[in-house]
Amino acid sequence: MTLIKPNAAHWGFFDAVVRDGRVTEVRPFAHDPAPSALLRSMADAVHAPSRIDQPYVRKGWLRGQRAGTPRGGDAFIPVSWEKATRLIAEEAARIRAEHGDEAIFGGSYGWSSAGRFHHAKSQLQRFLALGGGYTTSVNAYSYATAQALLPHVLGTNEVLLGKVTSWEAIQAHAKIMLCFGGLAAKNGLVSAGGAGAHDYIPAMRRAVAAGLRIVNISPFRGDTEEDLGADWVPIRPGTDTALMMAIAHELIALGRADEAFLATHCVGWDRLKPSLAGRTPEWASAITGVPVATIQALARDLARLPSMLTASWSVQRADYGEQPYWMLVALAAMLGSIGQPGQGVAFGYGSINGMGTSRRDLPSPSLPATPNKVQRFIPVARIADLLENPGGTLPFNGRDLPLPDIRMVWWAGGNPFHHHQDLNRLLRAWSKPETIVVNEPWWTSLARHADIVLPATTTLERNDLGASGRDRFVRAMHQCVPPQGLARNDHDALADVADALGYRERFTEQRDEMAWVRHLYERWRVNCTRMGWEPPDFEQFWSEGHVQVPREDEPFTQFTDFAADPEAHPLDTPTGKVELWSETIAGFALPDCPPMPSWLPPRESLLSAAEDELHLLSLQPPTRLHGQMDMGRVAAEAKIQGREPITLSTADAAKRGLKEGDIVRVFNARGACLGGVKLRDDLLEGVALMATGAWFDPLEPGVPGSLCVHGNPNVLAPDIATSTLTQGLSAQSCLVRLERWEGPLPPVKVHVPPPIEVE
Ligand SMILES: Nc1nc2c(c(=O)[nH]1)N[C@H]1C(S)=C(S)[C@@H](COP(=O)(O)OP(=O)(O)OC[C@H]3O[C@@H](n4cnc5c(=O)[nH]c(N)nc54)[C@H](O)[C@@H]3O)O[C@H]1N2
Ligand SMILES: Nc1nc2c(c(=O)[nH]1)N[C@H]1C(S)=C(S)[C@@H](COP(=O)(O)OP(=O)(O)OC[C@H]3O[C@@H](n4cnc5c(=O)[nH]c(N)nc54)[C@H](O)[C@@H]3O)O[C@H]1N2
Ligand SMILES: [Mo]
Repeated sequence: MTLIKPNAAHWGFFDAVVRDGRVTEVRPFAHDPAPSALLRSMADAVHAPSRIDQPYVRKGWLRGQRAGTPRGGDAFIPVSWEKATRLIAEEAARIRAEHGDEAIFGGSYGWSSAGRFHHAKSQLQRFLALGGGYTTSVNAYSYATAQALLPHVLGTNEVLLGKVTSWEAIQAHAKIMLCFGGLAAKNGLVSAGGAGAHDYIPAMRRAVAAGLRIVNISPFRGDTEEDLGADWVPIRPGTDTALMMAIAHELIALGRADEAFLATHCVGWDRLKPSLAGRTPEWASAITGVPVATIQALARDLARLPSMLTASWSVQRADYGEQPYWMLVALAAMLGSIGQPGQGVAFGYGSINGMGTSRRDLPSPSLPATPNKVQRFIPVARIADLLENPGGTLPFNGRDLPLPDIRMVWWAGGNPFHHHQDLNRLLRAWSKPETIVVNEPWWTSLARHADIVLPATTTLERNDLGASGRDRFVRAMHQCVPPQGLARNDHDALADVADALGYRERFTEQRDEMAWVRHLYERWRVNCTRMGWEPPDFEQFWSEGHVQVPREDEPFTQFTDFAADPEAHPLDTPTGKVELWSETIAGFALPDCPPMPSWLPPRESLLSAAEDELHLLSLQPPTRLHGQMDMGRVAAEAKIQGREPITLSTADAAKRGLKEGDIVRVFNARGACLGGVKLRDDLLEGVALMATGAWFDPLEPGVPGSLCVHGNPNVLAPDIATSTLTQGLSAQSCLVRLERWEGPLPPVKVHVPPPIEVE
């Protein structure tokens, strides 16, 4: 029998074709103007050999080898759900009693899957909050630096996360768009919660057709689609601030700094302006590699054309990542473009689907957050510091955060062995807790480094709602196939542990899956209705499979009220103005984040590289979402002899005698991995590109420093904070060396289960 069922993933809504209890194919959502090719991997993933078929416990853990023992090298012992539930409940209760609620780390960062009820992290955090609380994390790997910085500068994160100036407005008014880090098409494949409409590429195409000139300022020409006809300004990674400063220098020379706007809408110009005196195009050219004439031409174009300025999120995931973002705001302020129709500055137009594509300002359905009575947290990328330094403190945004002694870690819906930098450091720190619990559908590198592994269903095995605040559609997600193996929904697994601990009813609120889905939909429907738009009732939604949220009537520009009258509509900064100098940050007296935009040379970059070193950028993968779907055919087809591709310029390959298809060992003092060589002649010499997401596969599991045979660049990237203001990640500031791999190729073993022993 063949069934067609609606469902959703972060990379698109789809209809699953189900034959005899198996998903055989998924078909793109009919209303999606540009569906993502990643959908081709979905049927592979649901029935993959790497699915976790039942609960497991690490052998060493069962034998009492807990805190201080390496993880990742042991066999796993299959156990029943009853036993796994009892072990976890007893362990959680013991740790809370002996070490306090703050000894449980439940930050559980990660993208999880699209459905909003079964959102694994939200489920886990609700469960932990109702059980007494937990230490958590704040901000996102995506833009942690900007999230902490921008409120000081603009009083808001709306330019990063919120409703940014729309493509329609840019199309109508801007003539030039400077894109630091480009507008990479691959990044538009996803929206968190589901991409019903991939509006991203069509929106930029329309703007270009209407006369917008796009300037791709990036080491890689491929960061804009060829048909956008963008100008390419190759730049050394980590040097964008210097280029921005030289453009600012030229604007002053041209008499095009908007002194009136700077006086009425900003503070700190009197300090920033003199600091730009020596920031000439010649100075910047030596740092950035951008010719003097190009810098002068960019300044002249900005002086005469209405402009939008943007930087990709990657630009701030680098050493001193605060500086390019702050300086880009300063540049927009100098142009007086902030709040002018279709102009100004915003971040991430090239980073995710839905930035600047229009939908009405309405809420999105989600599981409401449950208050957490433990007040302890870390900035998200400081997980290794937390585990290494119990009882210590961590400077963050002007405070000293106390670091609790973490005895238990619980992760559901994220993967630190994907997302964290310097995995060999993480692996050492990961031996500190007594117990690590992981809920996962697949034997990812995280599940392999856990003590107790709970097999989770995938979205295709349950009912849910798919929705993203950046998308025009809400999706009814219908269960397509029964749970695979003994997998269970995270919610049900947690409800049983809550039961063992005496709070099942508070956790479930006595609703089953469909009652929750209906409840979340109804809450959303009421909220939307209050805001002037009424979605259909649940029955209609569920049978039609989706709801369309109306588009905005008018092109939208941010900060128009502030631009028109800064006294009546001040920003939420201490001065109410754009802070080009921050008294607050000055008060923190930080060695690594001055109180105004400044040029700080990155700790690792081509400026300090040895002759044979390359700057490695670890990009978002075109063939999957982070580590998700790495087992699928789209990722597999792009690999080279099963290894993650590393893209080199033809010049760099020639220097090293390498050709397309060669396998190389990529290494630095932090670690080493294999990669398969790909060549491009539109990549800046000295730069190498490697996507994140190939599952970490150490030659000797559990042994720090072991070669990752698959190609995970996080064995190479540094785990160093951008600054003590923001504590963001600086993954992009990474130097490596290469050598051809001559020996026999070790097999990639990470896509099948780890060793399992039956006791
Ligand atoms: N070097 C380097 N590192 C980076 C970056 C970089 O640019 N360079 N980028 C960073 C960024 S921006 C991000 S956002 C992070 C992403 O890091 P993560 O969000 O942690 O990566 P994912 O692979 O998406 O992890 C989600 C996990 O949830 C699991 N999952 C899916 N559905 C379910 C479910 O229903 N239940 C449960 N329990 N689990 C489920 C998936 O199998 C997957 O393992 O990586 C960061 N790391
Ligand atoms: N297909 C796919 N799309 C995704 C994701 C995914 O995993 N897969 N992940 C999503 C997530 S969670 C996020 S946060 C976003 C991230 O979105 P981004 O951070 O924008 O994505 P990246 O691919 O890391 O970087 C974009 C480009 O920036 C350029 N770049 C890197 N460093 C520098 C620099 O120092 N200067 C300049 N000028 N350019 C530089 C690189 O050439 C790179 O191609 O992507 C989202 N989109
Ligand atoms: Mo991200």
